[in-house]
Amino acid sequence: MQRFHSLGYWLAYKDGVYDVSSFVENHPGGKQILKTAGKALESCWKIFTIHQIDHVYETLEQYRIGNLPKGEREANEKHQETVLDLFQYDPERVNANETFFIRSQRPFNAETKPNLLVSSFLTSVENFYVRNHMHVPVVNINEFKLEIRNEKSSRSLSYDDLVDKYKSHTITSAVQCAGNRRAAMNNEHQGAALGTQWYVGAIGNARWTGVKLRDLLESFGLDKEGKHVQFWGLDCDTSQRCYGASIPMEKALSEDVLLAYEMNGELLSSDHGYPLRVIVPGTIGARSVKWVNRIIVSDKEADSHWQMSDYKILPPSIKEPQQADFDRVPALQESNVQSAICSPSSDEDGNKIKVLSVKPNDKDKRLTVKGYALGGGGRAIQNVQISLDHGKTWFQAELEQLAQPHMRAWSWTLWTYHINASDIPSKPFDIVCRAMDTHGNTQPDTPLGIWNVRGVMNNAWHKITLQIDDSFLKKAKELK
Ligand SMILES: Nc1nc2c(c(=O)[nH]1)N[C@H]1C(S)=C(S)[C@@H](COP(=O)(O)O)O[C@H]1N2
Ligand SMILES: [Mo]
Repeated sequence: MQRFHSLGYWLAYKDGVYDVSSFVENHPGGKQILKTAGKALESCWKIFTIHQIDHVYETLEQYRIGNLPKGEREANEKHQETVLDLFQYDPERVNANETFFIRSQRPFNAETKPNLLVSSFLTSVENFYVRNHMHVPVVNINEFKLEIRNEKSSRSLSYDDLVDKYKSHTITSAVQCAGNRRAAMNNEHQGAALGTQWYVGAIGNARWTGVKLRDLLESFGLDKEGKHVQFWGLDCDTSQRCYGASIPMEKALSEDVLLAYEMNGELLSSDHGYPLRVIVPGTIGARSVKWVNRIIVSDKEADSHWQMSDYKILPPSIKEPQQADFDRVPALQESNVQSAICSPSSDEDGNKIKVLSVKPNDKDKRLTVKGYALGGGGRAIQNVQISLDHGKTWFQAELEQLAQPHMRAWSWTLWTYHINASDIPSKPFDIVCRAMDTHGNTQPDTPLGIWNVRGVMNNAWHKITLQIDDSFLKKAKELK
């Protein structure tokens, strides 16, 4: 990193020179950006390919202060070839294009296609969405140590110690990214919701087995020591800044927060946190730290970018994260009540489909609609409803759900509703769903009132537009 004292932070991209001093504090990727100061951006963006989208170029252009001479530009291009490739140990992802809408390769961000979401109550490891902020770290299990500490003392456990010495506990829990359904938050009045443009698939439901965080903290006498429990992962950049997040001590000591080593009865896969990850059920995915190797009990929250300057609901007056005073906004913890329609759907990216052509079932001439619902914070789903007239009248869907203890409903609910073909208009029509939890919380009708520039926690009614297939209409006419 190079600091140009009186000038601030400059960097180069292609033929441009940019002064990004005023952007540094609010870069969505935190201080990472400083690594490029005095250098060419290409090398960094080659690793963090998530930047290669239009709004980033547009943002950067606002900071252009001049142009590079031709020779310098060629030197830049040479330099990029020698950068350390942090992603070289990312796993091979077989059939990823069939399973996911891939939002970025490096870091790997991929959401499950909607029809696969509702194809089974438990999401298989292969079908489970992946949300990585950096590379996947390589772990030698024989050397792996879990460090547990507070300000005064530090202990560590081997993987075998953890698995053998503590009782195992299994829960069924959904994990959902707070950015799920962000794409639908983009709004012509309020502006873009910045970040990965997830449709409805940044969610999955699995069985997690591991050690209760509470047992671990108690065994070290750390359960009465601090206000927050911080989790840090092994995915660290070249300056040793690692992914980290924290949860309040009260949640950490609750029944079902896990240090999980198994997902659906198998060892964790590398994309989902092998060998060890945190599962904070009922809470946004960002707090379920993968590849966790440090647990810190503290009076302070984790000071990571993702706890401090992201995963917060900024006020609607903030149109660019650069303008935000993140310290005044609390870090998100519990998720809110959510539901989405997953079938009918197509293999095409849901964000791009305007009208989906559908055919009623051959057998019973009904159109079957399926989706998921999830109450946040352990609140159970009491109903899911469908409307074909934008919310004037509603029909009750059938629910598939687990019996779960009070306020520990961590699993999602799957739901089904059958529409009689005779009730389906021949013109394109909208279908919306909404869920209600057992506390009467329900979803807002549009994302307008909950818009925020980081596009988190969108739980507005999910709407898709359907057009009944021509061949069906023709057949129906012939029968008349
Ligand atoms: N170490 C680490 N943990 C992490 C992340 C990460 O990038 N690094 N991403 C978080 C986010 S934002 C989400 S939504 C979930 C995604 O978990 P999954 O990839 O297993 O679906 O992991 C969380 N834990
Ligand atoms: Mo996330």
